Amino acid sequence: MSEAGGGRGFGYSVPQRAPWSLVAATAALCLVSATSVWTAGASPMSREEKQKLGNQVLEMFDHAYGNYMEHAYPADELMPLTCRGRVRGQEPSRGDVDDALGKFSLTLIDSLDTLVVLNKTKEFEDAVRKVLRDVNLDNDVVVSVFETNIRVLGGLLGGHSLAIMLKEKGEYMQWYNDELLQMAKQLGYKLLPAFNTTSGLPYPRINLKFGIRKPEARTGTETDTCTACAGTLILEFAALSRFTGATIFEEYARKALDFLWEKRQRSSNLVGVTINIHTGDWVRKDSGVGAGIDSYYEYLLKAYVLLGDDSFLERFNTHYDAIMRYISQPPLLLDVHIHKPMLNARTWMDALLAFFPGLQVLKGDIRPAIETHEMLYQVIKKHNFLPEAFTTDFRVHWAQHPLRPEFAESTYFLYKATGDPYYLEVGKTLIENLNKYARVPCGFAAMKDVRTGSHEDRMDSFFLAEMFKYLYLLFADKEDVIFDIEDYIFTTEAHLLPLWLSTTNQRISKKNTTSEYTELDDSNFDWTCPNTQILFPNDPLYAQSIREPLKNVVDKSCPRGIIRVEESFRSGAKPPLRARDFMATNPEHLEILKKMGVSLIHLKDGRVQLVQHAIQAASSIDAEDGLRFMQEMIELSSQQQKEQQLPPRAVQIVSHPFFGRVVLTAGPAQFGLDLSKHKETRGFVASSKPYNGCSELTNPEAVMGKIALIQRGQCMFAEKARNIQNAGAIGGIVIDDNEGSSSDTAPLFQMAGDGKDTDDITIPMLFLFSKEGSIILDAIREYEEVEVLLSDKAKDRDPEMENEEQPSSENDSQNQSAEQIASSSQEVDLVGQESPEESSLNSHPESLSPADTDNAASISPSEQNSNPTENHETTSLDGECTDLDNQLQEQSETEEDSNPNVSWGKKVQPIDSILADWNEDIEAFEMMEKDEL
Ligand code: DMJ
Repeated sequence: MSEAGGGRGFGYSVPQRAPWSLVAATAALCLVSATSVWTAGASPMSREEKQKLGNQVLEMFDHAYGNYMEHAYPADELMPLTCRGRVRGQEPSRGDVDDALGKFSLTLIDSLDTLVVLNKTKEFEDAVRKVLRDVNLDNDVVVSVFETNIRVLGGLLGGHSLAIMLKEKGEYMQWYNDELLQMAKQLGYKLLPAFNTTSGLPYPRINLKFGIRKPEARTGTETDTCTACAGTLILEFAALSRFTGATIFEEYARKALDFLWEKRQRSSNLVGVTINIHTGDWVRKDSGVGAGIDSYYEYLLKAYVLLGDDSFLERFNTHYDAIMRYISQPPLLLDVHIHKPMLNARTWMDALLAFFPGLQVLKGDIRPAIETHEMLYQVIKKHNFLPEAFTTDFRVHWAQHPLRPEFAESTYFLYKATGDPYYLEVGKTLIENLNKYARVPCGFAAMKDVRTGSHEDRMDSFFLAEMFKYLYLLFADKEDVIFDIEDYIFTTEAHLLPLWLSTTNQRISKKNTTSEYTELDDSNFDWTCPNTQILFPNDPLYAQSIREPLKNVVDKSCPRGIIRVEESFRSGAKPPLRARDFMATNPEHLEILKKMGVSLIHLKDGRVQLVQHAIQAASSIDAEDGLRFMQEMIELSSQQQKEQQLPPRAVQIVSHPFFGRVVLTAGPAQFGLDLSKHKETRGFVASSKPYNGCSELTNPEAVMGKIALIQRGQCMFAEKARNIQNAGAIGGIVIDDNEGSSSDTAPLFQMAGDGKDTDDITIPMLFLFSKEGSIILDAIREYEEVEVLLSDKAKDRDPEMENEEQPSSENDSQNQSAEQIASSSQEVDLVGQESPEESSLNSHPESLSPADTDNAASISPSEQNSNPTENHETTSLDGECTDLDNQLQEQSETEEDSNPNVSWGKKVQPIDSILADWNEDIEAFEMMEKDEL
């Protein structure tokens, strides 16, 4: 397999149009050919240390899997904070993300082949028996076709693949008679009705019991699906066909892929994020390699590897060429518009794209893989985890992190390709961070907010399916795995399918597929893998030399996407007006706006409102420019609003048996001690009497020197704060009185003052939704003495916390003046000054629900240049970039010094901007979750 071939200066090659069995095996070899070739650079890791880390991964898996089996099974997932199973319908709905849960013991099925990879054969045997005994695939539940395919069908097939491998070895699974495969086939037939569309693209959801058509199905009215949702079926469906001989599955998956290929935007060769399953029209015309599209590309390349069908490689190469031309701006990967691929569609990246460097390794394009991976690692080093979305200048855009495995996946593949021990060190950091920040007594909890370190009651099944496989394999030597991993291909959920399927039941190949790809001129495509055996030994510092210039990319960042657009217009044509450059006082800009069909309305209060009517634009191109301008303006506006908002805070339970491991997301208050800038208050908690804290406390002796718990409702937050402060409390936690409310399902808000001067309140106040609050109340019931830390960011939970003396930082609260508290956020006002009366409505003085008011449909730029960071960006064009974060920080500090009398009450956001912000967050969340997060 490693003989030298003739391809473009690389050592060995995949022969042109080679018999596909050979292709499959050879292409898989692209991943692994360089293991252990590294000879210099980062210090090598000893075998002992690798083993130690491998054992640590095993222990962590036991902690996650053991707690799931003990406290959640047969539920789909573990809720690690409340230590129970998540049963759909019994918990508040989280929207689309719940569509992965089909009451089929999801985590158990998703974990099957991980057990074998981690050498837990006995446990695998037990787990398979449990699946066969307990799992019902005929539930009256509407599930996502995509998630069910990759996690459940893939899980059953991965389990079957390794069950037959073990059986053949002769020791374990001797009783096994293809039962998992039979279940997989049953599930495959249940998914088929989803493909009953004229396009052949599947409906996004299906009822496991009633399919789509029947009225009881409660689904089938959807018109759109994401590209990844329709294009990530071929591996599982083809494997099912080839294992069983039932060709229909592979045929359906191929048909869906053929349709997507047909619909690609012909001039850019890119695909959009969502598509109409009936008409084939692109619904969302933005295009990237992350959420909504990611695994479509992955499956084209891997389908070629598994099935040996050249057409898949041709398609992949066509798309890859477009991705590298338009989306890749090393080290960034930025979404663009499919029709105008030189225009960036957004200024942020999502965490799902972290799989892409791994795919680039499989493709054999190592350099950009190293670059993007390094950029992502810098982001991780800054926030401990990859936030769900982050801006081009590496600020957090969406702060959640549900323990996604994509970065670990790319780290593993880069290590396989380069043999560079640097990637082992990266893996070590991932392990440390997981143990330090995500590990809770009952499993591993997703991060609700990487900035505060707070948790969410969620441990997704992909954490067990993928994370532990990639981390274990990263440190494993060949003999640490009981089978040859190189005989298998990883699905997008890291399930293992044997490469020998390429030679089994091949009769479906190309049947029913279009022949259009034969028209493609593919003479420029690589049919070869770069020979890493040659690449790396010749220059063992190769990977390091690529990483080195990126070492400070996060700290010294310049926004880049915008620069490129302008470069593209330097050739002569006038660049379209960018939202960040817009000045409402510039007549030329107003003229451009008019051409784009955008009208500008001056509101009485000094704000300006923009509204676009595409029909009033001078041409369709102007209308499109106008649309993009409006999108940019909305994004810019919400980004600015975000900067004005107080970030969420953390309540960390530090006493026995939590020792800081459980961190709850808390809403801040616009009065009292500002917990930002590393101030914190630590103390035991006590319930106030009356519990609502609306009058003088009758139990001052109980709350004196403690953090008082108060129930939300019946009076203003500030009044509660004053009552507990007068009773001697050092802090307060307001707990929501709406039973079942949770930061998992409701947007956090800031507690507003009462419209009066709140300078007299000097203790810190935080807000917890009912579910998070009940974790503290339950703890009091069980352990009586419960100590918490109120802060802006959770403190490291190291074992020392168990012995730590109580710090005296709460003294800060007594000395903190209102002047010092004020104004840590940027005054980046898009809307002019407001009166305090207005302000008090803008957050929650008490119990104003975000759903109470409609969202404003228009946006409100200031009269001045709309971009507060314009100077920064202009400078960046000249190459003199300074750190935006530092700049903002500095500005903020200066403002604080020079303007000590500004009170929070006057700096509150207007309700429409808060709602816009919430809506943006919710939209981003829904979009990302929908797009198969
Ligand atoms: C997994 O279910 C799969 O990797 C999928 O392709 C993307 N999202 C999750 C993990 O983040």
